[in-house]
Amino acid sequence: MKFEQILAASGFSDQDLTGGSLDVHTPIDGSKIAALQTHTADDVHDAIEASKAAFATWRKVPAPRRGELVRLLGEELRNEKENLGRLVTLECGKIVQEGLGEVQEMIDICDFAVGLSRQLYGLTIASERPGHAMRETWHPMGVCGVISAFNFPVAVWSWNTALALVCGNPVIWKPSEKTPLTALACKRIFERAVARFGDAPDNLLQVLIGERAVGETLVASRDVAIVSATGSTRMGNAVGIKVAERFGRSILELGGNNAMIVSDSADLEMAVRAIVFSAVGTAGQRCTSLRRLIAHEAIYDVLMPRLREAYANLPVGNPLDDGVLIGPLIDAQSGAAMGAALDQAKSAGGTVHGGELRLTEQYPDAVYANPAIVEMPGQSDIVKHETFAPILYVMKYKSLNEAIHLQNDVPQGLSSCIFTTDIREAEEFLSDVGSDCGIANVNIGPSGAEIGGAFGGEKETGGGRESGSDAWKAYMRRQTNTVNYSRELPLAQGIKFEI
Ligand code: UN1
Repeated sequence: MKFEQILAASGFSDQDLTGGSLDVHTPIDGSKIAALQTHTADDVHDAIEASKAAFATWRKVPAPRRGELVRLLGEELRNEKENLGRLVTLECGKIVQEGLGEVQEMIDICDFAVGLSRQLYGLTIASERPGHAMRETWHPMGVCGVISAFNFPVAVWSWNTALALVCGNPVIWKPSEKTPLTALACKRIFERAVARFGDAPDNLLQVLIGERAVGETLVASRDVAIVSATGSTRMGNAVGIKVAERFGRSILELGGNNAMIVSDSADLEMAVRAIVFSAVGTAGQRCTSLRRLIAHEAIYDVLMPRLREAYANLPVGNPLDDGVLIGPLIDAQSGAAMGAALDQAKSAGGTVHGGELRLTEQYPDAVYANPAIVEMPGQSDIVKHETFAPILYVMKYKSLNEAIHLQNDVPQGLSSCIFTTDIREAEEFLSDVGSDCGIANVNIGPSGAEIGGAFGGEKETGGGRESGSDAWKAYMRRQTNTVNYSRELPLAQGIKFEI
């Protein structure tokens, strides 16, 4: 399918794609596919004002009715799954299967949020005073800013938006400057849902296109109650501090450096399949990508040849083509970071297998690379650093304690897993003294989480939780209510205060 057809299928005309100052390139061949108009700081302020007005109305709409809008959004996404999935592939380079999977995540979170719209439950609490009732209630927060990354250009927005909307909050979305087209396509899909809904306020969703300054203005505004930001630890650090300065609420989903422990009792066949999917899928550009393999010394020499054999035949190429499993890296900078990381790993005593650039003649302006496996003598600095590329560092361990220590001894804390058939090992890995990550799995790789669980992690990953479970609570204001239905006025803690 031609690039123009993919763009047209998502409703983009030539006029939409020309005349602006933000050049958008597809990582598939590096060609320019759009030059978009960008927003200024003034536009950001206007958007915030418009969003506040939307909030004033939307928070009064009963939550189950708000859920109806999200239900319609889910329906529209079902209709657009193919088109949007391909646009994701065009703009961020993941293979079509993964583009479609990403849209499926959007549909799933919409379904989840629709159910949630009737389950924004609070607690009733026993009061210590006679004739008093205590309860906890949940209320809309206000404008929700969403800053998203290129690698999941639409799913992460939908996790935030589906929840924010049922919780009564309007959204202002600043997508990655590398993937603005998918955001504009989502806006169009959202508007179709709004039109069918009938009486939603204007500006429930606004998309701001631009570079860093746009995000900075959004983050600095006291009128943006929640800032949900996904991306690098460096970005999250800047955002987190700015939002904290004004006592706003942030939800941060930042870097990961996800490991798999493969024990001597593991089903190696399954482990190899899981390793390959999670280390090379999305060309190693998921927050949850597998980056560190911690293999028991007893199976190391069996596992490594199998893994290298699986790596030897991985089809790298145009992500739109059938059969390709590994698409391009997002841009030249990413390619350079991959090269630099491999050099650093070599200097630290690593043995690199793979990692060569590919298809340089066919696609001179794009970056395709063979995924790399790097056998490391230990967990050196580069292994502790997240490089957003398909590099898998492999280390050996002797005891489970040592393996868990290695797993936890990095600054990031997003996802982790163990392959074992020993229930003791599995439970220890999941226990208080096991993995310190937000996600810990047994006999499943670290990537590809379902939306039903809370998604996010600790330490430099930022501590935020998005998506399922009770992540919705981050989008609402908690209120404790005490109601006195008696004719007395007893004070808490039995204090006497007679006047
Ligand atoms: C991300 O990389 O930012 O668990 C999100 C996964 C996907 C989401 C990844 N469901 O790999």
